[in-house]
Amino acid sequence: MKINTIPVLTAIALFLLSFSCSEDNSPTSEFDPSEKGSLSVEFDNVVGNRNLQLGGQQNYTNAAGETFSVDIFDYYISNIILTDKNNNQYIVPQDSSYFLIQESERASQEITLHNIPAGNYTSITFTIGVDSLRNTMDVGRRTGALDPATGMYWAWNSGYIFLKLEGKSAQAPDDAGGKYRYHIGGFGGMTEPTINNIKTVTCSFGSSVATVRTAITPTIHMLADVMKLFNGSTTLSIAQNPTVMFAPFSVNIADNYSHMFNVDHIHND
Ligand SMILES: [Cu+2]
Repeated sequence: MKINTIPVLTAIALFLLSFSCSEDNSPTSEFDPSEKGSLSVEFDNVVGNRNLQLGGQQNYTNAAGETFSVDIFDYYISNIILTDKNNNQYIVPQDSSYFLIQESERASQEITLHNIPAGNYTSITFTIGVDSLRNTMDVGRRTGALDPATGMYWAWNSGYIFLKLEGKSAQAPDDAGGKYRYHIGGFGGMTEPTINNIKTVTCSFGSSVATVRTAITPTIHMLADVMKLFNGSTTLSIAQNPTVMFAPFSVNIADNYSHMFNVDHIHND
C-alpha cells in the first residue's frame, strides 16, 4: 500500500501554521482577565478656542467671514472600540454603545462605559451617527438614546439625524428667517443606495494612556469643535447654504465634522 506523503505533510504544516497563528493572536495583556473597570468620555463642545455657549448673545466667526450663534448642537456617538498599547481591541457591546450628546443637556456630555477589561488604552474609535443596521432595526429595539421621539429621526426616511447644528446668522438669507439649519444623516439606504454619511473616527490619546483598573476610572476629555463644520476641506458658507438636510451637499459637511474630535487630556483617577 502506497501512502502519498505530500497531502499528509501539507496537513501537518497547516496544522502547525494555524496553531502558531492562533498563538500569535492571543491577547498579550499583563492584566488579570477578570479585572474590570469603567471609563468615561467627556464631550466638551467648543467653537475654535472658545467654549460653546448656546443662545443669540454669543457670536462666532467662520472662515467665510460670517458671524453666527448656536441654538442647538446635538450628535450621536455609537459603536465604541477601545484599543490598548498592545493593539488589543475592546468592542463595547452594541446594545450599550449608543449615546446622544446634547449641548443643552449637561448630563449627556459625559458617558461612562462599564465592564471594560483592565488595561492601558491608547485610542478610542467610534461612529459619529448610527450604523445602518440599527437605523433599520425593529423600532421596539430602538429605545433610550435611539428613541425616534428625541427629534433626531426622520420618520419619512426611517433614518437618524446623526448631527444637528442650528443657530442664527446675520448672513443667513431673509427667506431662511436669519437662521441656519444643518441636519446631517444618511446611512446608505435600505433597498437602494442613498447618501451615506456614516463616519467612523479614531482618536489617539497621543503620549497619554487611559489606565482602566477596578479602582481607576479614567476620563477621556474630548473636545468637539463646532468650527470644524464650517472650516474644513469645504468652506461652508451660511449665505450660500443656510439649510442643509438630506441633500448631496451634506456629504461635505459630514466630511468636515469627521475632523471635529480631538482628545485634549486624560484624567486617571
Ligand atoms: Cu478634563
